[in-house]
Amino acid sequence: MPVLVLLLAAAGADAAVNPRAIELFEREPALMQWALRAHDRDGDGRLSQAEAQAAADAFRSIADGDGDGRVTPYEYARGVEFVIARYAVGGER
Ligand SMILES: [Ca+2]
Ligand SMILES: [Ca+2]
Repeated sequence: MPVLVLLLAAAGADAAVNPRAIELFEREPALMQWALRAHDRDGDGRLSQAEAQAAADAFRSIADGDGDGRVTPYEYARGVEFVIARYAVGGER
C-alpha cells in the first residue's frame, strides 16, 4: 500500500508525467474498470501513458479528501470504495 501512495504522490502538482501511473490501475481491477470507462479516450480498451496519467490525476482528486495533495493509505482505500460505489465497478469485494 505505501507504494501506491508513492505512485500517486509522484504524479505531483507540477503535472510531470509519471510513467508508473498505470501501475495504480494494474494493482486494482476496480480502478482499472473505472479508468477505462472514464479515461480511455480513444476507446481501444487500454490505458495509454497519457490516459493513465489523466486517470491517476482524477483518482487523486477523488481520493485526496483533505486536499493536501497526497493520498494516504486511508484516503486510497476510501477513494477505491467511493469509485466502486459511485461507478458500480469491481464487483464483489
Ligand atoms: Ca486507450
Ligand atoms: Ca490527503
